[in-house]
Amino acid sequence: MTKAPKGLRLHIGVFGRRNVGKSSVLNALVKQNVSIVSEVAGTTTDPVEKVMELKPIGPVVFIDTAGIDDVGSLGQKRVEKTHGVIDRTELAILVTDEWTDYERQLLQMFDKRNIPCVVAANKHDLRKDKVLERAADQAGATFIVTTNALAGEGIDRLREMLTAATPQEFMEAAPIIADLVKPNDIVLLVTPIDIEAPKGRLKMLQVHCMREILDKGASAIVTKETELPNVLSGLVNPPALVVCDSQVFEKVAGIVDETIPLTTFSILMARFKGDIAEMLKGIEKIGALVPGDRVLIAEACTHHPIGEDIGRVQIPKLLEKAVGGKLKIDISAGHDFPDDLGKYKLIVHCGACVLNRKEMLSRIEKANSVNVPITNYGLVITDCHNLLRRAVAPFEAKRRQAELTTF
Ligand SMILES: Nc1nc2c(ncn2[C@@H]2O[C@H](COP(=O)(O)OP(=O)(O)OP(=O)(O)O)[C@@H](O)[C@H]2O)c(=O)[nH]1
Ligand code: SF4
Ligand SMILES: [Mg+2]
Repeated sequence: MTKAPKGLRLHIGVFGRRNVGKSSVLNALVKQNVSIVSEVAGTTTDPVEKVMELKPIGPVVFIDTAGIDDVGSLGQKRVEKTHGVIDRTELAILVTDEWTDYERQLLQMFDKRNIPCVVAANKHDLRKDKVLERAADQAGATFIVTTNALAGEGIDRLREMLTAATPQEFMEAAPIIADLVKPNDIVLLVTPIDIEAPKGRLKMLQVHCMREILDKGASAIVTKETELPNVLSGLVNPPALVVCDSQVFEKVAGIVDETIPLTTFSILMARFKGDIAEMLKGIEKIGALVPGDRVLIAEACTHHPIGEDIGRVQIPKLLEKAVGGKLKIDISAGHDFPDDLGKYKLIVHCGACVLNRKEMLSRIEKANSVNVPITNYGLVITDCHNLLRRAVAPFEAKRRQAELTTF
């Protein structure tokens, strides 16, 4: 199986009331017992994830959830987690055995958030009519399939419907770097091998970039910043693009000639996973910060902080220098993203390589809804070194070119 990073997989969430057969439907779909099934309502407590290749869609991650109708204080916490899964869901399966207000509300929520939904009218063996399917149809469901998860009936049809409902943009995944590269170009990827570099391998993002460059008929040269001058002087023609890690951008910008397009992996990610225009607006708000303001540093993975950690040490240092005093810095990690964003004057997000685009866009939307500016590590680092214009120039050139070809 190909090892696509989780952030690049289509996230398919399985939702519904307790005991309707959500876990049974998931197990039947993946043909494995990945989620515990029992007749006791409330069996699934924490979200259960299963990554797989789902033909013809490609790499997906199924997420089984706790019932949306769970009760009590613990139940409430589970329902909150289920809502957290909705934030990263790109395609929903709504499992039901009876059409109630819960189904109606879920369907409306998916519709409002533009999440395509397939209704699995389950436990067909216990129903003798099509009342449930008709109710789903009348409520506006586009994709409805009748299933008996125990016997595996309707599961092939469910798979077909998932394919039909998959958002078009996932089928035509946006490139990270390919649109900035032409055949025969040489692209230099500069990465420091420091304490933060993963042991014995390169970061997934770097590997992903290399693959796109090769697919484009171009070539990638990977080097550390210390060898960069040698590599540059050995090239007959200058590279078409240089991409480096944010923490060495200042150094690399001093080595690479100003005429050569240069950016960072983190800014490539800001564009790929989020909305770079929105994140550039966030950058403009750094000037409005004053000492004592509260800033959220949001990291999408939960690695242990090491050395001069970018999120916990470097970014706060740069911001406090720009502001001229101490800031109140909060850190969020993993899928936990605070609900009370209103108290922050700025959110600085990491490249979000382990999040899918949907979750990153949900975070941007959440920040927008309470008027809190949000930006990205790479943009902050380059801005604080007065090099932002240079780092976003390759995208500006691309945007101008796109505008020209539209007319
Ligand atoms: N007769 C029948 N029983 C089913 C079907 N699908 C699931 N069940 C049974 O319904 C019960 C609940 O199934 P689960 O898959 O655990 O349901 P769930 O929605 O994941 O439940 P929670 O995790 O508790 O919210 C189990 O006893 C299953 O065997 C079906 O299609 N027909
Ligand atoms: S902190 Fe963010 S950018 Fe860095 S590896 Fe984790 S998800 Fe990727
Ligand atoms: Mg379950």
